[in-house]
Amino acid sequence: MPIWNAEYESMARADLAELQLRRLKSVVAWVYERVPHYREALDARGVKPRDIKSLTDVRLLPFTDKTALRDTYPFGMFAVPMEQVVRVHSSSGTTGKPIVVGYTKGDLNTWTELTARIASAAGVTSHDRVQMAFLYGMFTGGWGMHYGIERVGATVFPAGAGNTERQLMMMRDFGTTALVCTPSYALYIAEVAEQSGIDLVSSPLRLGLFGGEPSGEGMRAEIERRLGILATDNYGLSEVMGPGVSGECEHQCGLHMAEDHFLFEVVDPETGEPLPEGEEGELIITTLTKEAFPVLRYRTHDLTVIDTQPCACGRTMARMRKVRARTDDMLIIRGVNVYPSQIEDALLQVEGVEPHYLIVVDRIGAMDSLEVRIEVAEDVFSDMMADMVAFTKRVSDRIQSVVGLQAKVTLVEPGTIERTAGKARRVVDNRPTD
Ligand code: DLL
Repeated sequence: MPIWNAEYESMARADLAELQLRRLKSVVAWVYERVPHYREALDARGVKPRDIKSLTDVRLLPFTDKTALRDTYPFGMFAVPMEQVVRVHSSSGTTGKPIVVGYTKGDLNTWTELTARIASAAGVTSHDRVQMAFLYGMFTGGWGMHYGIERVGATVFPAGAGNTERQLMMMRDFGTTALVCTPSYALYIAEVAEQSGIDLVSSPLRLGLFGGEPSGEGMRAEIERRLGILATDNYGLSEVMGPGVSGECEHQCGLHMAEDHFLFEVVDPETGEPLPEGEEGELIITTLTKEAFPVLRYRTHDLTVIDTQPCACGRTMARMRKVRARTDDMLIIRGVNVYPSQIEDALLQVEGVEPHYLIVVDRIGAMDSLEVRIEVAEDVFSDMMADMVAFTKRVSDRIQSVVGLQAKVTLVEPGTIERTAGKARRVVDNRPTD
């Protein structure tokens, strides 16, 4: 499979390190001169741009977290005057003010290059007809992927998210070969197709580029089977750029990171101390080439492991393991640490459970309760009624063995767990926050 930009994506790692150092020095100088927040944070640590002499000197720099971006809302972290900003996006935060990010013309060019790389890594070529079913708008998913796919030369259908019947009509009438959306929306599309008697497996659809939310291997297998496609996982975040930060190649063995444009570290989320390669920790990202909205050591809260071993595809860019959890989505239930992804894995190990679920946590008296609402396939559902007790017990035993907690498993009518065209909401925590 051709590599979009082999000069960079397959560069010798020693040359890459040199390039990264050169760029790191320049971004530190850039923000020190232009962004009061960074100048103050560096001064407070007694660090000057000239102190950056090696890549590990990145550790001299302060971390940046969401708070700094919120406190400077909306444009206080921009490093260029507004007349050089040609696009603004914002994060999908559900509460309070969003985080606002900006792009210069140069930033948009880089972004397009990086999303072209991940589209190409998944196998998209100029022969493909790509249906974009990410939300367009302030979300980075739609516009970010859109331009990269165009740059590859494929034909883009900018459908946007939602209106699933129309998505299916377009797929059939336009001969869509690749679908781009969140994994949960891909499953919903599969479900509506099945209900409408549309056979996507034998349609021209052959690829799926998914991302924007966590999904495990069980979920991927389900999507690949029901849509008859190869599905790649793509990661990114608005604060750093959007999609294009990392993405899988056709080997699906970790997400290649755009290391020529970002410096990645993995740290212990508690202490902030760097961890050796191969250990799981929080991903920290420093942008190396962004002009309008550079970030130093941004705390993503996403947990992953980095691997610099060469990949069979020929890319030398290191790979990060699929992000399954965030440091801040861990639930502590009766003192036990539980990640929603563990529950998803447990559920998908039980035959007949559909990949739609909702985790409901509550407090009854002084006791935390964990309820997992699941759906089973329509045909199974009717056969199941007599056997429901045995079935839910099987699911709850599975959860118990994976997370070590007794959960109440509730079987709900097929189709009643909320479907979304964007990012799925998997957890409702009703416990008081005191
Ligand atoms: O979700 C950017 C994006 C759009 C990436 C489309 C890929 C495709 P935000 O809305 O700012 O940006 O959300 C960023 O979503 O910190 C992760 O916690 C999560 N996330 C994004 N992609 C993945 C993924 C976009 N592939 C936050 N796997 C990140 C797991 C992901 N989590």
